[in-house]
Amino acid sequence: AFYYEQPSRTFSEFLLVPSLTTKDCIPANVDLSTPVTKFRRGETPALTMNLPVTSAVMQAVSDHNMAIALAKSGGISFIYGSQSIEQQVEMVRRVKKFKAGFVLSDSNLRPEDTLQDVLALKARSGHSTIAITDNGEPTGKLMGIVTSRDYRENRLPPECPITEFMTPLASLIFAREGITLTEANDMIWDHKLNCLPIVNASGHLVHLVFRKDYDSHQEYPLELHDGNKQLIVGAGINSRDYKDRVPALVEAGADILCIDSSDGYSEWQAETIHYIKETFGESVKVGAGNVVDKEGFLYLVEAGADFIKVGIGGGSICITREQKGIGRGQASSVIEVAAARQEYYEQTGIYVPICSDGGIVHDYHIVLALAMGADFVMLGRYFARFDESPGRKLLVGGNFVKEYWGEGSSRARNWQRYDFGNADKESKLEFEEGVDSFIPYAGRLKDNLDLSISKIKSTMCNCGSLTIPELQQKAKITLVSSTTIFEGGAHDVMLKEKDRSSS
Ligand code: MZP
Repeated sequence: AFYYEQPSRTFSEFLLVPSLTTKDCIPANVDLSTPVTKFRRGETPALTMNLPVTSAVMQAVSDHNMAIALAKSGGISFIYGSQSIEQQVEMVRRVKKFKAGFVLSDSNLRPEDTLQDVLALKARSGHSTIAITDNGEPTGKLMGIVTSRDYRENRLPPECPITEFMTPLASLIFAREGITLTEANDMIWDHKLNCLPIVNASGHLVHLVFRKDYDSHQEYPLELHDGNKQLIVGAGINSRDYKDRVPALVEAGADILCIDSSDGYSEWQAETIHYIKETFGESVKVGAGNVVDKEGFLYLVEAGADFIKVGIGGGSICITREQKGIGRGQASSVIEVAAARQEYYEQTGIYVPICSDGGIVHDYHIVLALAMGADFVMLGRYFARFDESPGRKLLVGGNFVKEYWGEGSSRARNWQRYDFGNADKESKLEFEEGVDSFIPYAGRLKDNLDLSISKIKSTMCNCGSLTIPELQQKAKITLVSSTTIFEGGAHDVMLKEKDRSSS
């Protein structure tokens, strides 16, 4: 047997040591954009993300609601593949159909139109927010915005002509003369005041809507995009039914695929990648994994994968290490794979992004993963806590919780993720590699993600870094002793709040 000289390590065993923070190194200047797919030196990747976070390929995490919410914030969800092809395709379609803003042209908006007309149009288009401009273009003058809440609460007389119902409503805005939809995007939510200013046709402030007004209605602040761009969405696939699943997902508009397996260092994964690249060429992008070392990384890269997912056994719901004794500390896996990626880049000029998957407990773990060489992370537990995840929200012991179950649990029955080619045993999971659990409910994705991102940016400023590549170059990382870990929490004081558990 081969013995590693060092024990494998987890993120909690490391800390970042500050580098010089220059005056321009402030959170507002930090750029978290990151490549998702491989690219040649000097070229730009086919797919990038604004935030280095993806949501896990799991039933309890990534459906169309999660995908829409995360894509709106700048990340990507991988819609779970442990469902029928038809169901998964439908979820992808729903994300691709979603548009945050929709512009009506004045040719189909007439002064005599009623709310009912707009309602009917909204129902047909499936858009969550309808923005009305005078020329039907994003550059046109904003005349009003109609949101789902207006309809849901039925606060408007349906027969009311459109020109009359606009003015008094909090969720409708008459922009000042000359304000375009694009400019209104900034104006709609005033971050300094943290409220929504409502301006009448002559430009006078008539009302302010505060965040709590929105919160109490479970409604997002209005978010409009610059055109009718579709949201980006990923989809999980397996190495069994890929010849049927992949064409259907591609047809539905999935932007990126990911082979979802607990152990990706296998000939089945290579075959799946070969099929995709031979059938669709480079137009279809596919990530592969999971691997935890250089050998596994190189095998999947040489098979043609567009990004590589790293991590075995570190997931919060995972019991693979207990059940089979297979796995490796997440930090050690990322460090080794990142070094292999760098070597491969130097030799070939091809940069293959890597994703650290599983085991992120604290927000700073994300920074550590990035500093160690990951281009982005994949999170399960983190996202499962939010309103947008598919699991039920329950009241247990006086606390709200969400359900979170592993793909290797008997509840998910994702046998394809764990099997060894015995496809005839469909739907049989011989033993579990994951648990079914509760996790504390945490509210809306956007609020939580905003907070996490602000912590990540702040840590990067401590490290004197404005971008992820800069962080990877400059980060100083120290291994810590168990007493240092103890010293890092509140200690030798009596806490007033009992529960300081955080994400
Ligand atoms: P976490 O963010 O909850 O710690 O980990 C999520 C990751 O755990 C997933 O992206 C996936 O790689 C892995 N996972 C999902 N189901 C299981 C299981 O049932 C699992 N064992 O390990």
